[in-house]
Amino acid sequence: MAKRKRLTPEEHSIDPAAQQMLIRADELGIGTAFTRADDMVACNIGAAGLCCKICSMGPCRLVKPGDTGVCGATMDTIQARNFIRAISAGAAAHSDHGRDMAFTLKAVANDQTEGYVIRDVAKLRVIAGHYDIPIKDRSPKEIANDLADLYIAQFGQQRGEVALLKRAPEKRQQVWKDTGAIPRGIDREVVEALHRTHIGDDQDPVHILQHAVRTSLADGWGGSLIATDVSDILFGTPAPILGQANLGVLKEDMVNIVVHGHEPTLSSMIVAVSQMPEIIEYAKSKGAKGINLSGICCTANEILMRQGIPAAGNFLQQELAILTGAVEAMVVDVQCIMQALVGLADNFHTKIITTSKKVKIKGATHMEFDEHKAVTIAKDILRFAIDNYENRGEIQIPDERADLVPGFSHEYINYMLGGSYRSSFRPLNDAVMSGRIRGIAAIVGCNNPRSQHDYLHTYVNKKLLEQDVLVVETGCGAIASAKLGYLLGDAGLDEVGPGLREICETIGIPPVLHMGSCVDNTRILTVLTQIVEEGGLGDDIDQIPAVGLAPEWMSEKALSIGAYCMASGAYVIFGGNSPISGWPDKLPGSDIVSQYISEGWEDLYGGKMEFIADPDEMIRRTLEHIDKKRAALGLPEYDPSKWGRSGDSRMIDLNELPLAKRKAALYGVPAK
Ligand code: SF4
Ligand code: MSK
Repeated sequence: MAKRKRLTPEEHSIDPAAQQMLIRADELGIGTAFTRADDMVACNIGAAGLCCKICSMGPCRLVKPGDTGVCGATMDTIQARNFIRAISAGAAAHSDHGRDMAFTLKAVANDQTEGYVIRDVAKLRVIAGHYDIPIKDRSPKEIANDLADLYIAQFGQQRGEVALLKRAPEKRQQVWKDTGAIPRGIDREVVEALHRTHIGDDQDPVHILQHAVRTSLADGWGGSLIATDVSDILFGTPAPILGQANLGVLKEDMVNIVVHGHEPTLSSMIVAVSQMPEIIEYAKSKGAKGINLSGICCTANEILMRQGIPAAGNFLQQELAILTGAVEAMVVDVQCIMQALVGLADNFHTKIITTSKKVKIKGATHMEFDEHKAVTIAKDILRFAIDNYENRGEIQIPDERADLVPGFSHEYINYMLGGSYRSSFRPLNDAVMSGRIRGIAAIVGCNNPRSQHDYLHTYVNKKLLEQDVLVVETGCGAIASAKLGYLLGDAGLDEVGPGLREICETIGIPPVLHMGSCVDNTRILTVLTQIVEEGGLGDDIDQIPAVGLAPEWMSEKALSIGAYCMASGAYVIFGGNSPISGWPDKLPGSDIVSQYISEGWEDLYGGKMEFIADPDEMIRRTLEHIDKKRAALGLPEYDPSKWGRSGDSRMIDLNELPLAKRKAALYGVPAK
């Protein structure tokens, strides 16, 4: 097996907590994803999208210009097929999450669950209103039952249009109609993507990629949006709350239970049950001071932004949490769970508990979750973890944790900009129009051991903030920023541009807004829609000076997210490796797929997708795109020298003046 040079812990991650655990792993002779990535040099044929294994005449590897597969498939066809298959898998994962949430809503509405209630009746009513579900004189459960039926029907619908698309700006809906991109039903588009890419079906790369757009829209304006809506209705719409992030949230003298995965259904119940006196007493009876719950990946985001439960880390920290030796149980549901966890946990006392009907890992303890008996199962899981406390060996918890304020749902952003009686996006639009905010960047996505852990996220973030770009984040990228302190009030304001700083100080927000888990990228779509509806920044999403970036992406879900954001009008930049890069010495005109998802899609949708490995180039293109959109709207050119003399910074300077001069500066009273 080809190996690359072993990197040092500092080269593997910029996070001191991660570095400490990587040193421990080395000392104990235990491998992690970081060292496995060193040992497993990626196949350059597959990495470039030049390998096809769709049928058993192959696998076919296209190694030079002019090569085709046994069936005659060209590079472009193979790349397009691989690309749509990845998008479909990502769309399936997020949408299936949405389906489970819709079934849970149905069960709650019919009193068939244990422990769940409808927490956000106001949001239930707003969402029901989008689909003309009657609200007047009806109980929340009656409304929820109708909404659940409508949402469940979106998955199996065969004809017509996925109902949630009508929540996009009108002009955008027309773009989708004109390009034939409207998904008919969520499952139908995913199935059709698989059918089209079976041996001997769709061979035209552009035609294949057109369906990729439709499939991704079934995710972003379908399954994922259902997941976000129902999660908020059942578990509460997030609002700012104080939390902490990094491995230092694990506690030496408590039973540490880490929940990992994506769905909030079980994790929310574990949060509730962990606070029950009988469970706390049980932990104490085993010698612990109590129960300490924390999260990894997007489950972390779900319970961090709703209940303030700390995040132990992002994707590449799942193994590192176990390496502390202090985790009694890691409870996982779906997505982004490394199979290596079980073998790693064998070196410690940690129990890996799988809970989803869809996910089992050989060697893990399976305690299947069922929302009809949620409280009972959550108690069983917690007791099982508590019983494991006495088996702990030597522990080492890095003393690294940062405070943060997550929970910026679009509902809260709307409220924070204007209060209860005049909530509105007006101040945000005005700030972009004046140039105090140059533009908006959504920095989302995963970690990837092929690049230095957290580095690209934080580097891109930092550079854009300096340029007065307001950043919103989701997923593992949000946890990276949290660890760096960008998500806490004015903690990061010294590093942001003068105009953005004024806005953050005036509204009282961090320069980076945590908007949730990776399924919650739909919140960003909703924010962009509300910006359009507010007026002044064009009449469709593609006119807003905004860019989406996934600097450290690794999952197929990220590609689906990128595609639906593109189809919604956004310029989306991925870092790292391009899965469609093709041969290094491409023939002229043989780069159809890369060109089509950039220029071709931009012609149709106003958005585009590009893979850019160099972070400085990512930043340059982001700013160039933002400035191009500003110019197209007739907005003033970005000029940071105009800002920085109001808000808190001005008050601080003024406070240092003698009273007479302060009055003169503030009220125009002549100084004596
Ligand atoms: Fe090879 Fe064609 Fe089969 Fe793909 S579909 S494995 S290119 S023969
Ligand atoms: S968990 S998809 S690594 S963001 Fe959503 Fe993180 Fe990416 Fe998984």
